[in-house]
Amino acid sequence: MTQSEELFERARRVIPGGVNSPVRAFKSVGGTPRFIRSARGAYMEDVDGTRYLDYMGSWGVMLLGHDHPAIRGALERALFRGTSYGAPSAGEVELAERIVEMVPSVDVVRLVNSGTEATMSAIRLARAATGRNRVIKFRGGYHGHGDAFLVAAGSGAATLGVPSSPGVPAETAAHTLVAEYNDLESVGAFFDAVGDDIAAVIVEPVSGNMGCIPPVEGFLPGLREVCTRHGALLIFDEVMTGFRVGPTSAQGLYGIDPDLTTLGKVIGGGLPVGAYGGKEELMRLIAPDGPVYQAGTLSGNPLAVAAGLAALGYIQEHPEVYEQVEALGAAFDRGFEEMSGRVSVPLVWNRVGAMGSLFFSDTPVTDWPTAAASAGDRFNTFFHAMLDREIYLPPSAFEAWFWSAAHTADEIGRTLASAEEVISGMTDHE
Ligand code: KE4
Repeated sequence: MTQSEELFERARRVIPGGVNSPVRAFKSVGGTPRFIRSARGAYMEDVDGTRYLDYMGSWGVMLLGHDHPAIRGALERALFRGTSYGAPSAGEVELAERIVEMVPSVDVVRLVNSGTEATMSAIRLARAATGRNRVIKFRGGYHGHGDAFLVAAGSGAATLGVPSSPGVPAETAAHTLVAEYNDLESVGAFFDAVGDDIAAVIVEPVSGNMGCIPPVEGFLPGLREVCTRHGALLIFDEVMTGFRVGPTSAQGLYGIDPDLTTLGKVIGGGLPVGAYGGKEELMRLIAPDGPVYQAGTLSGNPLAVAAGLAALGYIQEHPEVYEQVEALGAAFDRGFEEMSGRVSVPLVWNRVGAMGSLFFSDTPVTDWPTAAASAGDRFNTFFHAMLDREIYLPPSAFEAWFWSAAHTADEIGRTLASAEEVISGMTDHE
């Protein structure tokens, strides 16, 4: 029995599913999750001593790679100043100032502890600001585990086949309208029907939670227009795309001005930080400026803020990070394009910036139905064959691959060669 198997057995006795977040459990791909004991740069090492080339990157957090010296140094210095105060600290101001400076649409921002807290709070704010109740999300979109979002959700919810979770009151779910990603007509239909009660549209500007699916031409501008026309707020959930698809996130990349933005992952440098922010007149409604309540014991935690500041500071001082991850992404583009002509299994590779997904599909993957059609046994076979080659992909067809400035062209080459070796061995019916 491996040490991961032993730990998994122990874990399942005292933790639901043996994990603290469902998608880590390998439930859809099968097998035993690897228990990790350390990570550095582009690699993670499990408790049995196997070293993996990592394309999870803590689900998108590690744009700079694991254990980056700038982040470790900031944490070491912060440790000597205590771990939590429950009172404001300078680092929180600096991180907020940096987010305001780096995210085009954000004038005022509130720090929280996770992406879920950020999206839950953004929805509450949108409802308060508009006096309306309904929210439009997209099938396969994932915005954390807040009640309003566990309706036709992607990521781990879709992976486990529970896109709409038990425990969410029907009255709550009734306020969540589910449209189709990349389909403006499906959004327009809701606005035509109940537009005067729609508080917001929340969207992953690049979908990452049904695999990586870029917005089609006109989709994001169309959302901006229909929200403005009906007095609804446009919320860009950039928890995953923030600082990952480019230095000004997806809103800068696509030139869209959302009313609210949610952030997480990269901005915490690996520690728990989420944030929501946007136009001043909206954010001033948040307590204690205004009546919309939201709070958190560890929000703006000095250690987490130190790591986040180090991450964003490094990104600002080293813009070459984006040239590096873009070049690695382009290598994947070329590699999979060429591979498609050599293997019999149909492949679709979608990528934006430093996130991408490989689909076993003979049609373009542009929405939930085409993403869902490509999931299944073939992905699971591929996942484990790559894991056996010490290449750790996200354990779900409804997730994106993430690479970092610590990955090298040689490692991308090795990944492509391993992928081709595995896929060439697949038969059409597998
Ligand atoms: P957290 O509460 O997990 O920090 O963030 C929720 C969230 C919100 N919005 C988007 C676009 C997200 O991708 C996420 C979380 N992403 C998943 C991975 N697809 C987290 C992994 C997990 O659930 O363990």
